[in-house]
Amino acid sequence: MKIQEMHITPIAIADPPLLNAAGLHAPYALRVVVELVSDDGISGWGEVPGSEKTRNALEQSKQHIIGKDPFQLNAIFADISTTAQSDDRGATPWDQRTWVHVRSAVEVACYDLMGKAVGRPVVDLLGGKARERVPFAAYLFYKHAGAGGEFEFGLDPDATGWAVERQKPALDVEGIVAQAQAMVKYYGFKSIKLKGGVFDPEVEVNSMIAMQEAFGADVPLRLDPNAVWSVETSIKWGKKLEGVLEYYEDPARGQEAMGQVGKAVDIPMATNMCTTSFADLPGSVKHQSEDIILSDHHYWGGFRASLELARFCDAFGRGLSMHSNSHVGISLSAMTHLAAAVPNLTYDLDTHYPWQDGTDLVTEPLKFEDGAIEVPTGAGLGVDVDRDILAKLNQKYIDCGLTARNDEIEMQKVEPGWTFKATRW
Ligand code: GKR
Ligand code: MG
Repeated sequence: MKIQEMHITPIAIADPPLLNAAGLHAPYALRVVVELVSDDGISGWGEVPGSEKTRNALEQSKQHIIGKDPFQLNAIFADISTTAQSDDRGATPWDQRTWVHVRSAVEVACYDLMGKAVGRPVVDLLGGKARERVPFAAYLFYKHAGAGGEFEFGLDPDATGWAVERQKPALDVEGIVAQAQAMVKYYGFKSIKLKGGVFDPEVEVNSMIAMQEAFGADVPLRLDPNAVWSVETSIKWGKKLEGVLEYYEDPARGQEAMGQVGKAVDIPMATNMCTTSFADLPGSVKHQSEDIILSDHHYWGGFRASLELARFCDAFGRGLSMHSNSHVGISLSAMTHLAAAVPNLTYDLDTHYPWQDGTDLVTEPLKFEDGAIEVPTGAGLGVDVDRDILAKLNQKYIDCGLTARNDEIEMQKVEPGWTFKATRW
């Protein structure tokens, strides 16, 4: 089997005005879709966070992929390494490295090809199922009113309630509890995460306490200020969150600071910001920076790297959860297959999907039932791409004019003069 064609398609998907530590989401989130076509006419798909930088890097990597056998991933990765440059994750809540995305997109598309070639789901190529259903968590955001860009393939507002609810603003404790109730009611999620780092810590901590009162002490809760709290602030408010949170995600910046907070506060610490690559693992052990790592195949460089991370977590006594950014169905399927194959992935996974639901490019979007997704049984990723929708979302990318994610600029449109601060409180 040989890869004959590689198609790189940037897309823009509607995204509501969600707030975070770096500002505000733009009306569209960017993704890049990669299609690898084999000499026997099979298509394999991958999806990663989008930017012109990532698209260019994927274009550069084409020379290492065309003509290769998708089963020979070691050779493909070795060749990509000859072109890949080292890059930095940056200070933003999301990871800005480019070449991990390239590896991830290519690897996922190759696994989709391999699965289709042998007639088995990707999870079977990753060692088989450790679970039949993969549970996800509600992912709440403080937000302004509206649903962002056009949801032209939108959810039926009458059928769901969530389509209406997600348009509402959530700028205080009551708003966030109402958002949680609407999302949990529609999707059946059993755990709840709040994106923090937006308002004064007192508001965010009160939101978590109110959530515990609304849902009961058995519902696992998480708060993620994306590292904009100082060590002192994280400890002060962390003490109030003992007995409230399941885990405390990236309150402070860097491994040393996270280790200090972890020693002072009796809540498991989690990260998708301070330990994000294999090069970070010695520092993680030295500083004991977290108890739980949020894996992400887009950022760790694919499925195999994520399985290696799982081994590390097992050996070093760390839990493993999963991180998410705005995404559609190719990523959702890849996350589900991977999560199904990892024995020690025991936390409900993050997903932004409810914010994108109704704008998917797969012909039969995966369904959440009781907060979980059943692992797809079809060959490869088990999803088919609707090429008309792909073309429409590509046109939206061209029309919207965005070429990279920049939440600070979006925030300045609403609050002139607002600037990102690495430590705000
Ligand atoms: O989409 O605003 C967002 C999130 O803050 C995202 O950028 C982060 O990468 O989901 C994220 C996280 O830190 O968990
Ligand atoms: Mg996080």
